[in-house]
Amino acid sequence: MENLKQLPPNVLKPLFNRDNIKTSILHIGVSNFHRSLQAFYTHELIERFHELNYGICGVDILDSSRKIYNILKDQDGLYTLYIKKTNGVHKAKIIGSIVEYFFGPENPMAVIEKMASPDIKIISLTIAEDGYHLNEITGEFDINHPSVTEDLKNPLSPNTVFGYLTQAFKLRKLRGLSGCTILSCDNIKENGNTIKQSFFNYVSKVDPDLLPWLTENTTFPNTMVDRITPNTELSDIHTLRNEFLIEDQWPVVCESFSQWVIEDNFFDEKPAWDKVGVQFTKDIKPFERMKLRLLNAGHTILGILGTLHGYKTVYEAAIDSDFISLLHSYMDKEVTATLKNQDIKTINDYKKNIISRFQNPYINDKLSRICQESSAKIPLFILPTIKDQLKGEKQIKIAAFIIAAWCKYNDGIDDQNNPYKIIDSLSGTLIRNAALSHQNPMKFLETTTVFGNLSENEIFRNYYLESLSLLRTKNVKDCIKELNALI
Ligand code: CS2
Repeated sequence: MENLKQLPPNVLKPLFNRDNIKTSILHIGVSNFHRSLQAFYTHELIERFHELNYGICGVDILDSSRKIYNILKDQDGLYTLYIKKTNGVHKAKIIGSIVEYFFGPENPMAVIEKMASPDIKIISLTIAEDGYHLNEITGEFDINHPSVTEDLKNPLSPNTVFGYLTQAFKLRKLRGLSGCTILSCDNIKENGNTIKQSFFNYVSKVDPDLLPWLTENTTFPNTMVDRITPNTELSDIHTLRNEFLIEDQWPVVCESFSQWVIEDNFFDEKPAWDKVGVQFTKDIKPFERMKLRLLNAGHTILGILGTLHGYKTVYEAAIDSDFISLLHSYMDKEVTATLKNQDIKTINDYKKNIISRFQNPYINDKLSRICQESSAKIPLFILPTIKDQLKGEKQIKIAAFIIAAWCKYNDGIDDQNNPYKIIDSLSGTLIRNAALSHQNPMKFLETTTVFGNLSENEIFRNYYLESLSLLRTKNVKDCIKELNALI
Protein backbone atom coordinates (compact mmCIF):
# COMPACT_ATOMS: atom_id res chain seq x y z
CA MET A 1 0.00 0.00 0.00
CA GLU A 2 2.74 2.42 1.03
CA ASN A 3 4.57 1.62 -2.20
CA LEU A 4 1.70 3.04 -4.24
CA LYS A 5 2.77 6.58 -3.42
CA GLN A 6 6.12 6.00 -5.08
CA LEU A 7 4.68 4.97 -8.42
CA PRO A 8 5.07 7.43 -11.30
CA PRO A 9 2.12 9.52 -12.57
CA ASN A 10 1.58 7.31 -15.64
CA VAL A 11 0.26 4.57 -13.32
CA LEU A 12 -3.43 4.78 -12.37
CA LYS A 13 -3.63 4.27 -8.63
CA PRO A 14 -6.73 3.61 -6.49
CA LEU A 15 -8.22 6.96 -5.50
CA PHE A 16 -9.76 5.61 -2.32
CA ASN A 17 -8.65 4.58 1.10
CA ARG A 18 -8.78 0.81 1.14
CA ASP A 19 -8.85 0.74 4.95
CA ASN A 20 -12.41 2.03 4.86
CA ILE A 21 -13.77 -0.71 2.64
CA LYS A 22 -16.05 -3.42 3.98
CA THR A 23 -16.34 -6.74 2.19
CA SER A 24 -19.79 -7.89 1.13
CA ILE A 25 -18.74 -9.90 -1.93
CA LEU A 26 -16.88 -13.14 -1.48
CA HIS A 27 -15.31 -14.44 -4.65
CA ILE A 28 -14.14 -18.03 -5.08
CA GLY A 29 -11.42 -18.52 -7.72
CA VAL A 30 -9.25 -15.41 -7.96
CA SER A 31 -8.33 -16.12 -11.57
CA ASN A 32 -6.86 -13.69 -14.09
CA PHE A 33 -10.35 -13.44 -15.53
CA HIS A 34 -11.91 -12.48 -12.20
CA ARG A 35 -9.22 -9.86 -11.81
CA SER A 36 -9.77 -8.39 -15.29
CA LEU A 37 -13.56 -8.22 -15.09
CA GLN A 38 -15.47 -8.44 -11.80
CA ALA A 39 -12.73 -7.00 -9.62
CA PHE A 40 -12.18 -4.26 -12.22
CA TYR A 41 -15.86 -3.20 -12.32
CA THR A 42 -16.04 -3.34 -8.54
CA HIS A 43 -12.93 -1.16 -8.28
CA GLU A 44 -14.60 1.35 -10.63
CA LEU A 45 -17.73 1.37 -8.49
CA ILE A 46 -15.80 1.99 -5.30
CA GLU A 47 -13.57 4.62 -6.86
CA ARG A 48 -16.11 6.60 -8.86
CA PHE A 49 -19.16 6.30 -6.59
CA HIS A 50 -17.59 5.78 -3.16
CA GLU A 51 -19.51 2.55 -2.62
CA LEU A 52 -17.32 1.48 0.26
CA ASN A 53 -19.50 -1.47 1.26
CA TYR A 54 -18.65 -3.54 -1.77
CA GLY A 55 -15.12 -4.75 -1.23
CA ILE A 56 -14.21 -8.24 -2.37
CA CYS A 57 -12.93 -11.02 -0.17
CA GLY A 58 -10.99 -13.36 -2.46
CA VAL A 59 -11.01 -17.07 -1.73
CA ASP A 60 -9.14 -19.89 -3.36
CA ILE A 61 -9.95 -23.46 -2.50
CA LEU A 62 -7.57 -25.45 -4.67
CA ASP A 63 -4.05 -26.28 -3.69
CA SER A 64 -3.00 -25.40 -7.25
CA SER A 65 -3.90 -21.76 -6.47
CA ARG A 66 -1.30 -21.45 -3.72
CA LYS A 67 0.98 -19.33 -5.90
CA ILE A 68 -1.56 -16.62 -6.65
CA TYR A 69 -2.67 -16.68 -3.01
CA ASN A 70 0.88 -16.11 -1.77
CA ILE A 71 1.50 -13.35 -4.29
CA LEU A 72 -1.68 -11.45 -3.58
CA LYS A 73 -1.16 -11.81 0.15
CA ASP A 74 2.29 -10.38 -0.35
CA GLN A 75 0.92 -7.51 -2.44
CA ASP A 76 -1.87 -6.71 0.00
CA GLY A 77 -4.47 -7.80 -2.58
CA LEU A 78 -3.23 -5.18 -5.04
CA TYR A 79 -2.32 -6.01 -8.61
CA THR A 80 -1.88 -4.29 -11.94
CA LEU A 81 -4.39 -4.50 -14.74
CA TYR A 82 -2.41 -3.91 -17.89
CA ILE A 83 -5.02 -2.77 -20.41
CA LYS A 84 -3.85 -2.89 -24.01
CA LYS A 85 -5.78 -1.01 -26.64
CA THR A 86 -5.66 -1.99 -30.31
CA ASN A 87 -4.19 1.44 -31.16
CA GLY A 88 -1.13 0.84 -28.98
CA VAL A 89 -2.23 2.97 -26.02
CA HIS A 90 -1.61 0.92 -22.90
CA LYS A 91 -2.69 1.69 -19.37
CA ALA A 92 -1.38 0.28 -16.12
CA LYS A 93 -4.09 0.47 -13.50
CA ILE A 94 -3.67 -0.72 -9.94
CA ILE A 95 -6.83 -2.50 -8.84
CA GLY A 96 -7.72 -2.16 -5.18
CA SER A 97 -11.09 -3.88 -4.78
CA ILE A 98 -9.77 -7.16 -3.31
CA VAL A 99 -9.18 -6.27 0.30
CA GLU A 100 -9.22 -9.64 2.03
CA TYR A 101 -8.00 -13.05 0.97
CA PHE A 102 -8.54 -16.55 2.37
CA PHE A 103 -7.05 -19.86 1.31
CA GLY A 104 -9.18 -22.99 1.80
CA PRO A 105 -6.43 -25.61 1.94
CA GLU A 106 -4.78 -23.67 4.78
CA ASN A 107 -7.87 -22.96 6.83
CA PRO A 108 -11.14 -24.34 5.52
CA MET A 109 -13.08 -23.31 8.65
CA ALA A 110 -12.06 -19.67 8.21
CA VAL A 111 -13.46 -19.76 4.67
CA ILE A 112 -16.70 -21.38 5.81
CA GLU A 113 -17.10 -18.81 8.62
CA LYS A 114 -16.49 -15.94 6.23
CA MET A 115 -19.02 -17.34 3.76
CA ALA A 116 -21.52 -17.65 6.56
CA SER A 117 -20.98 -14.08 7.74
CA PRO A 118 -24.12 -11.93 7.43
CA ASP A 119 -21.98 -9.19 5.84
CA ILE A 120 -21.49 -11.31 2.75
CA LYS A 121 -24.36 -10.57 0.38
CA ILE A 122 -22.92 -12.12 -2.75
CA ILE A 123 -20.84 -15.26 -3.19
CA SER A 124 -19.48 -15.07 -6.70
CA LEU A 125 -17.32 -17.62 -8.45
CA THR A 126 -15.11 -18.46 -11.39
CA ILE A 127 -14.38 -22.15 -11.04
CA ALA A 128 -14.07 -23.08 -14.76
CA GLU A 129 -16.21 -25.54 -16.69
CA ASP A 130 -14.92 -28.64 -14.95
CA GLY A 131 -15.58 -27.20 -11.47
CA TYR A 132 -19.30 -27.84 -11.93
CA HIS A 133 -18.95 -31.62 -12.17
CA LEU A 134 -21.83 -31.83 -14.61
CA ASN A 135 -21.93 -34.08 -17.62
CA GLU A 136 -22.63 -31.82 -20.62
CA ILE A 137 -24.58 -34.50 -22.46
CA THR A 138 -26.62 -36.09 -19.69
CA GLY A 139 -26.73 -32.93 -17.54
CA GLU A 140 -26.18 -35.12 -14.48
CA PHE A 141 -24.05 -34.20 -11.50
CA ASP A 142 -21.02 -36.44 -11.15
CA ILE A 143 -21.45 -37.60 -7.58
CA ASN A 144 -18.64 -40.12 -8.10
CA HIS A 145 -16.02 -37.51 -8.93
CA PRO A 146 -13.05 -38.08 -6.57
CA SER A 147 -13.24 -34.54 -5.08
CA VAL A 148 -16.94 -34.97 -4.44
CA THR A 149 -16.55 -38.37 -2.78
CA GLU A 150 -13.76 -36.92 -0.61
CA ASP A 151 -16.11 -34.13 0.46
CA LEU A 152 -18.78 -36.58 1.41
CA LYS A 153 -16.28 -38.30 3.71
CA ASN A 154 -14.83 -35.09 5.23
CA PRO A 155 -17.55 -32.43 5.06
CA LEU A 156 -15.73 -29.96 7.32
CA SER A 157 -12.65 -29.92 5.17
CA PRO A 158 -14.14 -29.65 1.70
CA ASN A 159 -12.45 -29.77 -1.70
CA THR A 160 -15.30 -28.57 -3.83
CA VAL A 161 -17.16 -25.32 -3.92
CA PHE A 162 -20.33 -27.27 -3.18
CA GLY A 163 -18.85 -28.65 0.03
CA TYR A 164 -17.97 -25.13 1.17
CA LEU A 165 -21.34 -23.69 0.21
CA THR A 166 -23.19 -26.47 2.02
CA GLN A 167 -21.31 -25.94 5.27
CA ALA A 168 -21.66 -22.15 5.07
CA PHE A 169 -25.39 -22.25 4.45
CA LYS A 170 -25.92 -24.82 7.18
CA LEU A 171 -24.33 -22.32 9.57
CA ARG A 172 -26.43 -19.46 8.25
CA LYS A 173 -29.58 -21.51 8.73
CA LEU A 174 -28.55 -22.65 12.22
CA ARG A 175 -27.82 -19.10 13.26
CA GLY A 176 -31.10 -17.77 11.95
CA LEU A 177 -29.37 -15.67 9.29
CA SER A 178 -30.60 -15.16 5.78
CA GLY A 179 -29.03 -16.48 2.61
CA CYS A 180 -27.43 -14.57 -0.25
CA THR A 181 -26.91 -14.38 -3.99
CA ILE A 182 -24.69 -16.95 -5.66
CA LEU A 183 -23.22 -15.38 -8.78
CA SER A 184 -21.41 -17.59 -11.23
CA CYS A 185 -19.10 -15.64 -13.54
CA ASP A 186 -17.89 -18.58 -15.58
CA ASN A 187 -18.08 -18.54 -19.32
CA ILE A 188 -20.58 -21.35 -19.61
CA LYS A 189 -24.17 -21.67 -20.75
CA GLU A 190 -26.72 -20.50 -18.16
CA ASN A 191 -24.04 -20.31 -15.52
CA GLY A 192 -26.50 -19.39 -12.75
CA ASN A 193 -28.86 -22.26 -13.53
CA THR A 194 -25.86 -24.55 -13.85
CA ILE A 195 -24.34 -23.75 -10.48
CA LYS A 196 -27.79 -24.09 -8.93
CA GLN A 197 -28.28 -27.49 -10.52
CA SER A 198 -24.89 -28.76 -9.36
CA PHE A 199 -25.22 -27.33 -5.88
CA PHE A 200 -28.77 -28.53 -5.27
CA ASN A 201 -27.85 -31.93 -6.63
CA TYR A 202 -24.95 -32.11 -4.21
CA VAL A 203 -27.09 -30.97 -1.27
CA SER A 204 -29.81 -33.46 -2.10
CA LYS A 205 -27.19 -36.19 -1.59
CA VAL A 206 -25.49 -34.85 1.54
CA ASP A 207 -28.05 -32.79 3.36
CA PRO A 208 -31.52 -32.96 1.82
CA ASP A 209 -33.07 -31.17 4.82
CA LEU A 210 -31.22 -28.00 3.82
CA LEU A 211 -32.89 -27.81 0.41
CA PRO A 212 -36.17 -26.06 1.31
CA TRP A 213 -34.22 -23.38 3.21
CA LEU A 214 -31.85 -22.91 0.30
CA THR A 215 -34.71 -22.61 -2.14
CA GLU A 216 -36.13 -19.76 -0.05
CA ASN A 217 -32.82 -18.08 0.74
CA THR A 218 -30.66 -18.07 -2.35
CA THR A 219 -30.82 -16.82 -5.93
CA PHE A 220 -28.56 -17.69 -8.84
CA PRO A 221 -28.52 -14.95 -11.49
CA ASN A 222 -27.17 -15.95 -14.90
CA THR A 223 -24.40 -13.72 -16.21
CA MET A 224 -22.59 -13.05 -19.46
CA VAL A 225 -18.94 -12.18 -19.01
CA ASP A 226 -16.59 -10.91 -21.68
CA ARG A 227 -13.06 -9.60 -21.70
CA ILE A 228 -10.16 -11.25 -23.49
CA THR A 229 -7.59 -12.01 -20.81
CA PRO A 230 -4.52 -13.89 -22.03
CA ASN A 231 -2.11 -15.65 -19.72
CA THR A 232 0.38 -13.27 -18.16
CA GLU A 233 3.83 -13.46 -19.79
CA LEU A 234 7.18 -12.73 -18.17
CA SER A 235 7.62 -9.97 -20.74
CA ASP A 236 4.58 -8.18 -19.27
CA ILE A 237 6.13 -8.26 -15.82
CA HIS A 238 9.33 -6.82 -17.29
CA THR A 239 7.57 -4.09 -19.26
CA LEU A 240 5.61 -3.00 -16.23
CA ARG A 241 8.84 -2.87 -14.27
CA ASN A 242 10.77 -0.94 -16.95
CA GLU A 243 8.12 1.41 -18.27
CA PHE A 244 5.91 1.96 -15.23
CA LEU A 245 8.30 1.11 -12.36
CA ILE A 246 5.77 -1.41 -11.06
CA GLU A 247 7.00 -4.49 -9.21
CA ASP A 248 4.11 -6.88 -9.66
CA GLN A 249 4.69 -10.62 -9.46
CA TRP A 250 1.45 -11.48 -11.23
CA PRO A 251 -0.20 -8.65 -13.16
CA VAL A 252 -3.18 -9.27 -15.42
CA VAL A 253 -3.21 -8.31 -19.09
CA CYS A 254 -6.44 -7.60 -20.93
CA GLU A 255 -8.00 -5.82 -23.87
CA SER A 256 -9.83 -2.51 -23.35
CA PHE A 257 -13.23 -3.97 -24.30
CA SER A 258 -15.29 -5.44 -21.48
CA GLN A 259 -18.89 -6.50 -21.05
CA TRP A 260 -20.71 -7.92 -18.07
CA VAL A 261 -24.43 -8.57 -18.26
CA ILE A 262 -26.22 -9.87 -15.17
CA GLU A 263 -29.72 -11.22 -14.79
CA ASP A 264 -31.53 -9.01 -12.33
CA ASN A 265 -32.24 -11.68 -9.77
CA PHE A 266 -30.43 -10.79 -6.56
CA PHE A 267 -31.46 -12.20 -3.19
CA ASP A 268 -30.55 -9.05 -1.34
CA GLU A 269 -29.29 -5.62 -2.29
CA LYS A 270 -27.08 -5.48 -5.35
CA PRO A 271 -24.05 -3.31 -6.02
CA ALA A 272 -24.91 -0.48 -8.43
CA TRP A 273 -22.52 -1.97 -10.98
CA ASP A 274 -24.76 -0.49 -13.70
CA LYS A 275 -23.30 2.94 -12.83
CA VAL A 276 -19.97 1.73 -14.20
CA GLY A 277 -21.19 0.03 -17.35
CA VAL A 278 -22.55 -3.35 -16.23
CA GLN A 279 -25.94 -4.22 -17.72
CA PHE A 280 -28.73 -5.72 -15.61
CA THR A 281 -31.30 -7.58 -17.67
CA LYS A 282 -34.38 -9.76 -17.30
CA ASP A 283 -33.34 -12.15 -20.05
CA ILE A 284 -29.71 -13.13 -20.34
CA LYS A 285 -30.12 -15.75 -23.08
CA PRO A 286 -29.74 -13.51 -26.17
CA PHE A 287 -26.51 -11.99 -24.78
CA GLU A 288 -25.12 -15.30 -23.72
CA ARG A 289 -25.91 -17.05 -26.99
CA MET A 290 -24.35 -14.24 -29.01
CA LYS A 291 -21.18 -14.31 -27.00
CA LEU A 292 -20.64 -18.06 -26.80
CA ARG A 293 -21.60 -18.78 -30.40
CA LEU A 294 -19.75 -15.87 -32.00
CA LEU A 295 -16.80 -14.82 -29.90
CA ASN A 296 -15.92 -18.05 -28.16
CA ALA A 297 -16.69 -20.19 -31.20
CA GLY A 298 -14.62 -17.74 -33.26
CA HIS A 299 -11.73 -18.25 -30.89
CA THR A 300 -12.08 -22.02 -31.09
CA ILE A 301 -12.12 -21.89 -34.89
CA LEU A 302 -8.95 -19.82 -35.04
CA GLY A 303 -7.46 -21.96 -32.28
CA ILE A 304 -7.93 -25.31 -33.99
CA LEU A 305 -7.29 -24.24 -37.57
CA GLY A 306 -4.47 -21.89 -36.58
CA THR A 307 -2.70 -24.57 -34.55
CA LEU A 308 -2.99 -27.05 -37.41
CA HIS A 309 -1.42 -24.49 -39.69
CA GLY A 310 1.42 -23.76 -37.27
CA TYR A 311 0.33 -20.37 -35.92
CA LYS A 312 0.89 -19.69 -32.24
CA THR A 313 -1.34 -16.71 -31.43
CA VAL A 314 -4.90 -15.56 -32.09
CA TYR A 315 -3.47 -12.45 -33.71
CA GLU A 316 -1.50 -14.40 -36.33
CA ALA A 317 -4.58 -16.38 -37.34
CA ALA A 318 -6.82 -13.30 -37.22
CA ILE A 319 -4.78 -11.38 -39.77
CA ASP A 320 -4.74 -14.26 -42.21
CA SER A 321 -7.38 -13.36 -44.79
CA ASP A 322 -8.29 -16.99 -45.54
CA PHE A 323 -9.01 -17.68 -41.90
CA ILE A 324 -10.97 -14.48 -41.43
CA SER A 325 -13.03 -15.01 -44.53
CA LEU A 326 -14.01 -18.46 -43.23
CA LEU A 327 -14.84 -16.99 -39.85
CA HIS A 328 -17.03 -14.32 -41.46
CA SER A 329 -18.92 -16.95 -43.44
CA TYR A 330 -19.38 -19.09 -40.34
CA MET A 331 -20.77 -16.18 -38.34
CA ASP A 332 -23.02 -14.90 -41.14
CA LYS A 333 -24.26 -18.13 -42.68
CA GLU A 334 -24.34 -20.59 -39.81
CA VAL A 335 -24.55 -18.75 -36.50
CA THR A 336 -26.60 -15.59 -37.10
CA ALA A 337 -29.85 -17.42 -37.88
CA THR A 338 -29.62 -19.21 -34.52
CA LEU A 339 -29.33 -16.01 -32.46
CA LYS A 340 -32.95 -15.67 -31.41
CA ASN A 341 -34.32 -12.52 -29.74
CA GLN A 342 -31.35 -10.35 -30.55
CA ASP A 343 -31.69 -7.47 -32.99
CA ILE A 344 -29.64 -7.69 -36.15
CA LYS A 345 -27.83 -4.38 -35.63
CA THR A 346 -26.50 -5.54 -32.27
CA ILE A 347 -25.40 -8.81 -33.84
CA ASN A 348 -23.67 -7.08 -36.75
CA ASP A 349 -21.86 -4.62 -34.49
CA TYR A 350 -20.80 -7.46 -32.23
CA LYS A 351 -19.40 -9.47 -35.15
CA LYS A 352 -17.43 -6.51 -36.48
CA ASN A 353 -16.06 -5.78 -33.06
CA ILE A 354 -14.98 -9.39 -32.51
CA ILE A 355 -12.74 -9.36 -35.54
CA SER A 356 -10.99 -6.17 -34.49
CA ARG A 357 -10.60 -7.54 -30.96
CA PHE A 358 -8.96 -10.67 -32.35
CA GLN A 359 -6.71 -8.46 -34.45
CA ASN A 360 -5.33 -6.55 -31.46
CA PRO A 361 -1.57 -6.94 -32.04
CA TYR A 362 -0.73 -6.30 -28.38
CA ILE A 363 -2.78 -9.12 -26.89
CA ASN A 364 -0.44 -12.04 -27.07
CA ASP A 365 -3.21 -14.60 -26.67
CA LYS A 366 -1.80 -18.05 -27.31
CA LEU A 367 -3.74 -20.57 -29.37
CA SER A 368 -2.67 -23.15 -26.80
CA ARG A 369 -4.81 -21.31 -24.21
CA ILE A 370 -7.75 -21.28 -26.58
CA CYS A 371 -7.47 -24.98 -27.45
CA GLN A 372 -7.08 -26.06 -23.85
CA GLU A 373 -10.10 -28.11 -22.70
CA SER A 374 -11.76 -28.01 -26.12
CA SER A 375 -13.80 -31.04 -25.10
CA ALA A 376 -15.63 -28.81 -22.62
CA LYS A 377 -15.71 -25.78 -24.94
CA ILE A 378 -16.91 -27.27 -28.22
CA PRO A 379 -20.16 -28.59 -26.71
CA LEU A 380 -20.84 -25.05 -25.45
CA PHE A 381 -19.54 -22.94 -28.30
CA ILE A 382 -20.21 -24.92 -31.49
CA LEU A 383 -22.53 -27.90 -30.99
CA PRO A 384 -25.55 -25.73 -30.04
CA THR A 385 -25.24 -23.91 -33.38
CA ILE A 386 -25.12 -27.25 -35.20
CA LYS A 387 -28.16 -28.54 -33.30
CA ASP A 388 -30.19 -25.41 -34.03
CA GLN A 389 -29.15 -25.40 -37.68
CA LEU A 390 -30.10 -29.05 -38.07
CA LYS A 391 -33.58 -28.14 -36.83
CA GLY A 392 -33.73 -25.08 -39.07
CA GLU A 393 -31.80 -23.95 -42.13
CA LYS A 394 -29.33 -26.85 -42.14
CA GLN A 395 -26.28 -24.67 -42.91
CA ILE A 396 -23.56 -26.59 -41.12
CA LYS A 397 -20.80 -27.06 -43.66
CA ILE A 398 -18.25 -24.91 -41.84
CA ALA A 399 -19.19 -26.22 -38.39
CA ALA A 400 -18.77 -29.79 -39.67
CA PHE A 401 -15.40 -28.80 -41.12
CA ILE A 402 -14.32 -27.45 -37.72
CA ILE A 403 -15.30 -30.66 -35.95
CA ALA A 404 -13.38 -32.67 -38.55
CA ALA A 405 -10.42 -30.31 -38.09
CA TRP A 406 -10.62 -30.92 -34.35
CA CYS A 407 -10.30 -34.63 -35.05
CA LYS A 408 -7.14 -33.92 -37.04
CA TYR A 409 -5.97 -31.53 -34.31
CA ASN A 410 -5.93 -34.48 -31.92
CA ASP A 411 -3.24 -36.12 -34.04
CA GLY A 412 -0.99 -33.56 -32.34
CA ILE A 413 1.12 -32.48 -35.31
CA ASP A 414 0.83 -29.33 -37.41
CA ASP A 415 1.26 -28.78 -41.14
CA GLN A 416 4.89 -27.73 -40.64
CA ASN A 417 5.45 -31.14 -39.01
CA ASN A 418 5.85 -29.72 -35.53
CA PRO A 419 4.22 -31.50 -32.62
CA TYR A 420 2.10 -29.63 -30.06
CA LYS A 421 0.65 -30.64 -26.72
CA ILE A 422 -3.03 -31.47 -26.30
CA ILE A 423 -4.19 -30.19 -22.94
CA ASP A 424 -7.59 -31.62 -22.21
CA SER A 425 -9.07 -33.70 -19.42
CA LEU A 426 -10.36 -36.05 -22.15
CA SER A 427 -7.08 -36.06 -24.07
CA GLY A 428 -6.62 -39.85 -23.76
CA THR A 429 -9.98 -40.59 -25.38
CA LEU A 430 -9.66 -37.82 -27.97
CA ILE A 431 -6.18 -38.86 -29.09
CA ARG A 432 -7.14 -42.53 -29.26
CA ASN A 433 -10.34 -41.88 -31.24
CA ALA A 434 -8.55 -39.49 -33.60
CA ALA A 435 -5.91 -42.17 -34.22
CA LEU A 436 -8.59 -44.81 -34.86
CA SER A 437 -10.34 -42.45 -37.25
CA HIS A 438 -7.50 -42.93 -39.76
CA GLN A 439 -8.99 -46.40 -40.40
CA ASN A 440 -12.57 -45.75 -39.39
CA PRO A 441 -13.35 -42.04 -39.97
CA MET A 442 -16.52 -42.18 -37.83
CA LYS A 443 -14.60 -43.18 -34.74
CA PHE A 444 -13.87 -39.66 -33.50
CA LEU A 445 -17.44 -38.48 -33.99
CA GLU A 446 -18.59 -41.43 -31.95
CA THR A 447 -17.00 -39.93 -28.82
CA THR A 448 -20.43 -39.71 -27.21
CA THR A 449 -19.23 -37.95 -24.05
CA VAL A 450 -18.59 -34.93 -26.28
CA PHE A 451 -20.93 -35.33 -29.25
CA GLY A 452 -23.90 -37.25 -27.82
CA ASN A 453 -25.69 -38.88 -30.73
CA LEU A 454 -24.58 -36.37 -33.38
CA SER A 455 -22.92 -39.16 -35.38
CA GLU A 456 -26.39 -40.54 -36.11
CA ASN A 457 -27.40 -37.44 -38.03
CA GLU A 458 -26.93 -38.16 -41.70
CA ILE A 459 -26.62 -34.57 -42.91
CA PHE A 460 -23.96 -33.77 -40.36
CA ARG A 461 -22.18 -37.06 -40.83
CA ASN A 462 -21.83 -36.54 -44.57
CA TYR A 463 -20.37 -33.06 -44.27
CA TYR A 464 -18.07 -34.23 -41.53
CA LEU A 465 -16.76 -37.22 -43.46
CA GLU A 466 -16.23 -35.11 -46.57
CA SER A 467 -14.24 -32.55 -44.57
CA LEU A 468 -12.19 -35.14 -42.74
CA SER A 469 -11.12 -36.87 -45.92
CA LEU A 470 -10.13 -33.49 -47.41
CA LEU A 471 -8.18 -32.58 -44.27
CA ARG A 472 -6.36 -35.91 -44.31
CA THR A 473 -5.08 -35.31 -47.83
CA LYS A 474 -4.36 -31.58 -47.90
CA ASN A 475 -2.94 -29.03 -45.55
CA VAL A 476 -5.41 -26.98 -43.56
CA LYS A 477 -4.72 -23.74 -45.39
CA ASP A 478 -5.60 -25.30 -48.77
CA CYS A 479 -8.72 -26.87 -47.28
CA ILE A 480 -9.82 -23.47 -45.99
CA LYS A 481 -9.23 -21.91 -49.40
CA GLU A 482 -11.24 -24.65 -51.06
CA LEU A 483 -14.08 -24.27 -48.57
CA ASN A 484 -14.07 -20.49 -48.95
CA ALA A 485 -14.44 -20.87 -52.70
CA LEU A 486 -17.46 -23.14 -52.27
CA ILE A 487 -19.51 -21.15 -49.77
C1 CS2 B 1 -11.74 -18.10 -24.90
C2 CS2 B 1 -12.23 -17.28 -23.73
O1 CS2 B 1 -11.10 -19.85 -23.48
C3 CS2 B 1 -11.51 -19.55 -24.58
O2 CS2 B 1 -11.71 -20.38 -25.44
O3 CS2 B 1 -12.63 -17.98 -25.97
O4 CS2 B 1 -11.38 -17.39 -22.64
C4 CS2 B 1 -12.41 -15.81 -24.12
O5 CS2 B 1 -11.16 -15.20 -24.28
C5 CS2 B 1 -13.22 -15.09 -23.09
O6 CS2 B 1 -14.45 -15.73 -22.93
C6 CS2 B 1 -13.42 -13.64 -23.50
O7 CS2 B 1 -14.43 -13.07 -22.78
